[in-house]
Amino acid sequence: MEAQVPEPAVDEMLEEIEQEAPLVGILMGSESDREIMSGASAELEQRGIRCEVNVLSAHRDPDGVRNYVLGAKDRGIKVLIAGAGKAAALPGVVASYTDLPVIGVPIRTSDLGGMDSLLSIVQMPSGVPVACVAINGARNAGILAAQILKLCFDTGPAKPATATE
Ligand code: AIR
Repeated sequence: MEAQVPEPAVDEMLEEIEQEAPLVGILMGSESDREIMSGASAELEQRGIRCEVNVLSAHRDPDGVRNYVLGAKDRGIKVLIAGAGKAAALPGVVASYTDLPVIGVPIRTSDLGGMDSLLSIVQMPSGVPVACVAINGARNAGILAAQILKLCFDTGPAKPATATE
């Protein structure tokens, strides 16, 4: 005979899952972007907004990027932040797989000072938008994500923030 789970227990379980699910997905093209991109997670954590952080390269692991983005919405992610340097395809590729808002962070580079990253991210074709912040502007990406989330919820999430990987 199938075990019956009392309804309140199910409700509690669902509530728990919902409360722990991250709302913002932060991606970056390389481990070398992590320090700069921590500006975004720090800003979100300070505001009590749950986020998750993953390193996924549009060029080195395109399938990984695709799989992550296609599953993001169903897992409760509301906004995506993607940082990359050089031929910074990541934010644009992310935006091509989802209708969630995507914020791109151009990472400063040693050869071209980040102009390469900036132009790669900001010059998206019509119909596939990416909101682009300044070179190394990860903090602003976090603030912008928080502002977008504020439109989704009457009040900010009550639970203290956690960044998960
Ligand atoms: N990158 C990684 N895959 C595609 C691109 N454009 C970017 C990373 C990083 C830069 O290349 O986002 O900013 C250098 O990466 P690495 O791993 O060589 O340090």
